[in-house]
Amino acid sequence: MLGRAVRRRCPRGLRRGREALLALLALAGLGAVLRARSGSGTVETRATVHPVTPRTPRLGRREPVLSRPPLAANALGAQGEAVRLQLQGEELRLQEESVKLHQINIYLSDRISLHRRLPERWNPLCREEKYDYENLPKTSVIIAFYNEAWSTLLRTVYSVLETSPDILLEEVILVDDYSDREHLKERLANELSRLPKVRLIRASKREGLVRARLLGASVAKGEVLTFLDCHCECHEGWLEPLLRRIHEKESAVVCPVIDVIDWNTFEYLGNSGEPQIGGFDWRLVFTWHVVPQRERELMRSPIDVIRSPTMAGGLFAVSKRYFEYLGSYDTGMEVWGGENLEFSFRIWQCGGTLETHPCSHVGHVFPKQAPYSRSKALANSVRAAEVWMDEFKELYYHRNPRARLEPFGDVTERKKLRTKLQCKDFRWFLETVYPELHVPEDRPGFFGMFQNKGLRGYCLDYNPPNENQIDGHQVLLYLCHGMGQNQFFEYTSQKEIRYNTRQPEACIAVEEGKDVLIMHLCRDTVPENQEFILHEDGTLVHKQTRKCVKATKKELGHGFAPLLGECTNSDSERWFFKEHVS
Ligand code: LR7
Ligand code: MN
Repeated sequence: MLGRAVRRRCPRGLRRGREALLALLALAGLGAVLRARSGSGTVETRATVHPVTPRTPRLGRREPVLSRPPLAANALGAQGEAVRLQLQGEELRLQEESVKLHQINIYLSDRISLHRRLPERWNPLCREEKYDYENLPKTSVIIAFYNEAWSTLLRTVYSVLETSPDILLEEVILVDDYSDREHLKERLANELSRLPKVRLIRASKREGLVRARLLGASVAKGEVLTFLDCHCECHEGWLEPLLRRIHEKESAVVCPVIDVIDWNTFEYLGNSGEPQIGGFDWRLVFTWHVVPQRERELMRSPIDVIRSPTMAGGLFAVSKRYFEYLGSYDTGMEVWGGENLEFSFRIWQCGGTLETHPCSHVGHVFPKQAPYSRSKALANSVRAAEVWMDEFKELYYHRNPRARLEPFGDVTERKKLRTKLQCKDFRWFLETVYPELHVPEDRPGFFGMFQNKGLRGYCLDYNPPNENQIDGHQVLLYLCHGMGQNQFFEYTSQKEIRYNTRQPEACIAVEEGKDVLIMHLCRDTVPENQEFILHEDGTLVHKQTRKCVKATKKELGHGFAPLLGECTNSDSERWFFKEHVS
């Protein structure tokens, strides 16, 4: 028997309501024992059945393609709450094995209903929205997959069918990107053939997500294309806002809010607060941002669309006609990565808008780590940079010198497309769409590795232990590696030493009374303790304290660090920038 511990997040009132409902059902003699439907490895669940969320017809809502089968209230993760199985021995081994293979706890996913409900995680105002269903465009939902686990894939499909109004859903197109797992062959085809509106097409070689999606788009009949990843769950009402916005403005590409589904507990972690928008850093890594004030002022209500410089990539809706007009995707991109920024730049520069709709929520399982090789991402990003970033691509190459050497194929056709559509330049994009992004100056001789003269071969190095919190840690010295990233610094005309490969950017600071160099977040007006004077002979002086930055052996432990000290005119106080060589 499975031992299980389910942490339920159930408000008291609701629990009492549920108990009352249970009692009622029992009284009416409706108690039943059933076999819960589930993924591979069906689990027997004995419980009294009652709908977790009673289906009360709501005005203005439309029936979904499929209605959700009843679900035992004590079914695992039945409402999107976290589940932690208490396992031992063989069962524990199987769970670990599933995590190794998929980087997602598929052992648990297989035991959670494919028809589970999700907690309400949208702004309550969204519930009041009314839609003119007859006049909204229909959509084809396109889901490309490569070696996905059975239960996460099927839960995605059921979730679409069980949340999308029948009248709005043309079809669901699954594109198998040449998977080699047994369960995705006959068995999947059989399973899907029983579902309404679902089609399965298969690539005859590994295409990568870009061409796999395009394969789906090429057979789509809907007026709107809606792309999803193959491990998603849709929140109630997710589709209508996307379609309405595109109906209103054909050149709007609209993303849902992406809620997190925990890879280990399958908890649905969304919130009804203000969603975040997309950006990027100068390594061309996608980043999340809070909505800037200038944008908030343009919103007519908290549930108005929010314009976003970039998208995460997997989840969005676009008019099929407009997608084709824009040049769909760059088919020279392989496997994974880069296409999201490329498409984002293209949308904005060529006259469209990229938006997030706060009322559309879709959950996505973020795996523990990448389950397959993503080495093509570099070449894909270079293609994006080469076609869309004009001279600003140099800022990227400075920070990722390996990118400059990466073979990226031929982009002539994409450049032609840019000319044909008379797209705006990247400067316009930066100034108009993403003014929050600091544009580095990268003055010759003032960026790259910051090397010490006395301690030969050592460079400033900053390696924050946590990607999500960039500030607060000490800057150290390590052997120069020439690969940019943690050893990339820029000395600006504002006299800051910026660590500007990531977002938010950090600047070297000295806290009062201390001699270590610590990263603080950069500010628009440079605080005094973040100002450094780099003299012509390489001496680096902290302006506020007038002390020199010196390469010093660390007192505790091994290694070296830059420390403030009295100036002694020694080589260990001299620093010079070197552009990275790869
Ligand atoms: O070779 C492949 N063939 C495929 O069909 C590789 C992938 N795929 C499929 C895959 O099965 C999945 O359905 O393509 C989809 C995306 O791949 P994931 O889920 O491995 O990617 P991801 O979720 O880690 O990555 C995000 O960035 C990618 C950049 O190329 C894509 O744009 C993904 O769609 C995108 N996912 C999201 O935006 C969901 C939210 C993540 C965030 C932030
Ligand atoms: Mn994904």
